[in-house]
Amino acid sequence: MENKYSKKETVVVHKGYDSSQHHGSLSIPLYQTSTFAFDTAEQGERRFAGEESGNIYSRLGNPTVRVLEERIAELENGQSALAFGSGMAAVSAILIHLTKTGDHILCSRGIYGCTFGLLEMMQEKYNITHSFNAMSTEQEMEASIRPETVCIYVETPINPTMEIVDLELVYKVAQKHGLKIIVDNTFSSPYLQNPLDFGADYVLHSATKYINGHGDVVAGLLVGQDAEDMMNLRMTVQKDVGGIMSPFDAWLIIRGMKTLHVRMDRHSENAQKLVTYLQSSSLVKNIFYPFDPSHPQYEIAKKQMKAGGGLISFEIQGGKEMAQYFMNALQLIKIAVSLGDAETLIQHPASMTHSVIPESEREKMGITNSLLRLSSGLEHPDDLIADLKQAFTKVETHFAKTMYKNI
Ligand code: LCS
Repeated sequence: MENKYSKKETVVVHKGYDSSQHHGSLSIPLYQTSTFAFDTAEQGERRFAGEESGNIYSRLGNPTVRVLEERIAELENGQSALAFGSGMAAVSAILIHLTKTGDHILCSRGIYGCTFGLLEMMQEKYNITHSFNAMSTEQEMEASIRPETVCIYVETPINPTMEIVDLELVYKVAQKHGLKIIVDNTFSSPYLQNPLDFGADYVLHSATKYINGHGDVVAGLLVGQDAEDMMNLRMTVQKDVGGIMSPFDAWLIIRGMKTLHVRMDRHSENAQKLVTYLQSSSLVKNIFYPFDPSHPQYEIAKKQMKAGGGLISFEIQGGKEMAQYFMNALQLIKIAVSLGDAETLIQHPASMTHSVIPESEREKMGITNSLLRLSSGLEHPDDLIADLKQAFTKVETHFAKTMYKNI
């Protein structure tokens, strides 16, 4: 018997697992197996025919992976979930599921670099087109909708600009035109935002990030509103394209996810403190953090998110050269892509995560050469601020010398 509970904090610890069925093992067993033995040939036939439930082969489902799928479905208030070998495998699976040649996808103005790459590939190879839209008003969205538009693909907050998309507005427009909505919820995690509650049809995550939280797995999760549709996805795109999650990765994520709520609260607190510090630096031009009142979509962020999360982006004076000098001057904060780990990470999107996007497109998305993205970790904020401070001092000294030399 599963315990009764209603809160996310309890779901991440208990959902989908009954230790009494597993010799009392508190830790969820790792079913590290590719296949499952049938009792008889007839049983195998019945399972393949869908007449009897049960395990067949780990590409079609695995008991360890299933616990994670049940937990994420409940956390996102969805009906059913699928686990993938990477966030990009989840993104590609849902886009393959929803589109065919000639269709059009309407996208938020900014998206992760590899999602951009995938959309470009789909356009070139399969004539599945896409367009970007700021999605700030109904009229603006309507202007990009075509007869062949089938879905709206949104990141919010957007990687790396931290722009917010109004999920209520997206739902209003999607309803009118019968479009499916997909929301990439990686930056918020299911603890801070639940797009299905705002009418989205699918929500996906790079579980590599906050959900796992420990920087040791690459994985993706997709949650849907309709269990039958998700079963269809499992038995077609997921089974036949095959980008599944390994049982061991699911096991690590289950372990990491138990502290999701504790970590997200601390990531958000640390980020707020770093934002306050960055606001005091004369070398910082613009700071983008959803829960800072200076954020252009602060009110929308407050409406759909529980806290601002751990990510901050900011523009540094002096462009790419200064940005790189600053990153190299940091001692505690690591220069690395990815996000949502215990370690605070910094990266330069224009030359790293979003470098595949042509510069003209990047500019339209707000990804300038001065922009840095900081993923606040779980260290003590005083140590992080001290590191930022010493790096800014080095930048000031270096650039003062350079200016002197040029006179
Ligand atoms: N969606 C978002 C919003 C992401 O940030 C990423 C990865 C993905 C999907 C893809 O997930 P993956 O396949 O890597 O699990 N974002 C990265 C980033 O900003 N830095 O490194 C990876």
